[in-house]
Amino acid sequence: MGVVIIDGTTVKNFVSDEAQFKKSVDERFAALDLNNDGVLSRSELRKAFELMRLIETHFGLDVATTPDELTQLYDSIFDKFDYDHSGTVDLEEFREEMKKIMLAIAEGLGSSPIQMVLEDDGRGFLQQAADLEASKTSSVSHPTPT
Ligand SMILES: [Ca+2]
Repeated sequence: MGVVIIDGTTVKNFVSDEAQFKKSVDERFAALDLNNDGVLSRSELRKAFELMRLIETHFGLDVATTPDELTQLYDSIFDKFDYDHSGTVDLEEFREEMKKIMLAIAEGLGSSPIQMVLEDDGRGFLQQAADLEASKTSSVSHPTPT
């Protein structure tokens, strides 16, 4: 586990690199589609958000929330994703909404960088954003971790 510093620009660059972003989103979608039916169910999407920890960043939940409140929250998120109210989220809907969420996060961050603790698996979305930036500036210099 480590720590990276990201700001709105980092996240925005990640989203605007369309090929890379799509690849990340598609990979994520495939990993979340547990029964491989090509769409995400309510429980699959909920799992996604629990894994990505985007709830905390996007919705500002940093305090303990009751299970009831969480279920309500996840339901409202699902309805946002499920644009055509088909009861499932398809890849297109997932891509669209992830993009919106990431841009909203970028907006929220603005130019004030935040410190982010990296997950062990290294697959977090914001982490990928940070990695992308690191790879682009890698010819310059890497700050030495203290
Ligand atoms: Ca599914």
